Amino acid sequence: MPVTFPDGFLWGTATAAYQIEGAAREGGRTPSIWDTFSHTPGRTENGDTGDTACDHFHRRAEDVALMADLGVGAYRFSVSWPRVQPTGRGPAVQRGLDFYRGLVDDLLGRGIRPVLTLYHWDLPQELEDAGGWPERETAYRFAEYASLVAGALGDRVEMWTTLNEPWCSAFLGYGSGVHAPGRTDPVAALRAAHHLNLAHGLGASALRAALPARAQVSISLNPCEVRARSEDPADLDARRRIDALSTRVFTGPLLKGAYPADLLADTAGLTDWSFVRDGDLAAIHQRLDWLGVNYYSPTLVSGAEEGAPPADGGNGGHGITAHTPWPGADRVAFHQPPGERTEMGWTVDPSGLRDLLVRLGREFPGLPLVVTENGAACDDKVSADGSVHDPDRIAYLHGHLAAVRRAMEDGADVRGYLLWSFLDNFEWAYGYGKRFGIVHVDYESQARTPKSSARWYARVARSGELPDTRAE
Ligand code: IFM
Repeated sequence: MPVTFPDGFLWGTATAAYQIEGAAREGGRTPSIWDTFSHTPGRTENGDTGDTACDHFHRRAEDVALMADLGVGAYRFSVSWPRVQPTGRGPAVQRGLDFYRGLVDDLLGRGIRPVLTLYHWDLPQELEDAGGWPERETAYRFAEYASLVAGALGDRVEMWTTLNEPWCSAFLGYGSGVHAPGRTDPVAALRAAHHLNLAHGLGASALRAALPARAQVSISLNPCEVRARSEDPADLDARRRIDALSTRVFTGPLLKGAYPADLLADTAGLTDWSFVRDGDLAAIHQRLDWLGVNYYSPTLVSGAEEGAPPADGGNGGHGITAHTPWPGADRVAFHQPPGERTEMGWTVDPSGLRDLLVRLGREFPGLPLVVTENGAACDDKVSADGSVHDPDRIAYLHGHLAAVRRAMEDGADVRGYLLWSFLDNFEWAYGYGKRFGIVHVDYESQARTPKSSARWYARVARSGELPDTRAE
């Protein structure tokens, strides 16, 4: 029996500005933390940078036409803060706004719904120089930037997301240092998490003030589906700690108006959280129209002796360094969950997506969910005839879409699925070696070639039906 999705289910693809746009020094754009980081020797594979990326800045019309050919109804993209407000302060640069206005017009003209993310990790370098996310001022800067973009695009864009994966910005950017700006300070990571929450709250208020009533405001999190290696109390406690540090550190203040007591206790040796000021939690606890959920793979943990070497495998798929992205979780070991893996080394486990959606649905009844990212990096090869066949990606998508449908049957109110990614692109510290796209990009010629997964996904999206077989 084919699996069918309800009418009105939102089908789309996703990208982010720094990963695809290129044109890093055009139109008044100044460096973001990712420009600085990627240009620092040793920070990215092969020293890859986003200077040119997929050259989407110059190929926007061609890319939207390709999307339209696929017939997928929505496109999630992010606005580059340093392209729109180069120093992170003051008036917007019209040329920057014009690019996004043109993109949105192209999308609407082709019947594709824009889903706009304000911040996908490219903080203007000047704001990092002033202290970055560990400093409160950055949250106020973000709210101002949100107002500028809302003023320019609010008449055309209905679906707004404040932040993408603030966990990565805080804990990979300031904790383990594998992401920009590459700092390794556990207290800075916790401060950053709070100021990202505050930025979301102030940004959401700024959006509501500037946008028409029909606008939808959301945030995209990457909550960990954490599993304990056994029912042993130490393993269950490890799961609780990582759940607090990955998920509840955001869902607590955003959706319940408080940080979880166990998180505050676990991190008490590092900070008293006095950077949370009176009124912050009320500012953060804003009505959301839906919650964006990004999922790739589950995380498997066990208890460990204090001072034991960090993780052996897995680590939530976030790379292993001498510095942990998990402040206050020294007694946790990470393991590679069993099963097949993608090119990122991430275990393929669709049941994790089902479980995560069902859990969020139960914990926050009445809050619609949208899967704002899900997809796989595969070892794609261009065949002699120029085509790209990616059966592993199709199998991954098939399994995860079936899991979304199962979660809906089990009560989760999932409204859409935005596949990561439309194009192969700059995979952050991994550079261009990891390909997540359903459209292949030849980085020499910038030629785009839809892979077999693009045709497969287009059929699923158009029919709202998941076929029995995974046939290309
Ligand atoms: O490429 C990233 C994206 O920018 C954020 N979420 C995870 C993707 C795959 O790693």
